[in-house]
Amino acid sequence: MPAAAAAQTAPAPTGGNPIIKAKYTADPAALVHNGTVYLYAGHDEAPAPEQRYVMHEWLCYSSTDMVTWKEHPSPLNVKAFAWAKDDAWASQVIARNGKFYWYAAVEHGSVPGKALGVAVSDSPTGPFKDARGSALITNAMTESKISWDDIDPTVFIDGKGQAYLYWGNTNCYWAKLKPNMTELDGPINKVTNLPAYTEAPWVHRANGWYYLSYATGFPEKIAYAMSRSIEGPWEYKGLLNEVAGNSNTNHQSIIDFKGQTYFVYHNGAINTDGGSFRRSVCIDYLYYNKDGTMKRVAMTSEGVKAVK
Ligand code: FUB
Repeated sequence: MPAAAAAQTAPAPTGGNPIIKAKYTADPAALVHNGTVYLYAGHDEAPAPEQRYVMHEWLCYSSTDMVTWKEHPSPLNVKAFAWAKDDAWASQVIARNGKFYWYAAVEHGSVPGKALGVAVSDSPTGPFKDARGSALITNAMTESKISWDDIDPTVFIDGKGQAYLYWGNTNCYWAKLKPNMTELDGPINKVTNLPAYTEAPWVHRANGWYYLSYATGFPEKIAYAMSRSIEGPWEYKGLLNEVAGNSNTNHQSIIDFKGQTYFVYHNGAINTDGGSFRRSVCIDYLYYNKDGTMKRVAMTSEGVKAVK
């Protein structure tokens, strides 16, 4: 067979970055539960060449090997929050007491600006319903009066069962959550010493350290800080990831699965219409140094290998 014909008939390669090629996916938040990775992502729906976010629903994929991803029916639409107007922006799902809590940024319908809602389900793949019937955080509750500072929630439960919510654009806010996961348990605080903090906080724990990674500057890179306590003080440690190809934003989640640490992020690399408003989720490895600091992520086209 001539080489050109062979190339035409060769099966499409599986794996590689971006990991989802059939839809544009953004703001990945990964959850490991019972031997499966659940990937929750925003859905970039803006038709080319529109240069704005069009996002009405969130998407869910699952995998047991980090390479083969099964798409589930969309488990959450912005319409599930009756008080919200639109904009299914960044989110994170966390498990507690047999339930799954989904923290999501949306545009509020009556309080000007972005807000955080929380939805709940008995299953990681939903369907999810509004857990409160009102926003957990509104723009009126935080000190910055820019309309988009209350976005990008990340949630973490420490070893004593205390849940923490971190979020924010321009300001990195945090607050404790009550055990019911749907109410604040104390004041809203700020982390004030993160250089060039833009948005997209993600909290994780490893090696006896807490890590607070976040998007810095614009176009965004990912930087991080470390602390021995989830309430800080946080010590800035530098950059973790460079600008992700063809995307002004960079939004990460970090998980351990079957003995490896993974850095899950988005870029704008799908030809021909990708870019900052048609983004795609990618996965690469993350490695630690002996002192607990993290090595700079190497973003690759090949992505990660399948694990058993
Ligand atoms: O997807 C909309 C916004 O873009 C997110 O909230 C930010 O983190 C950035 O990725």
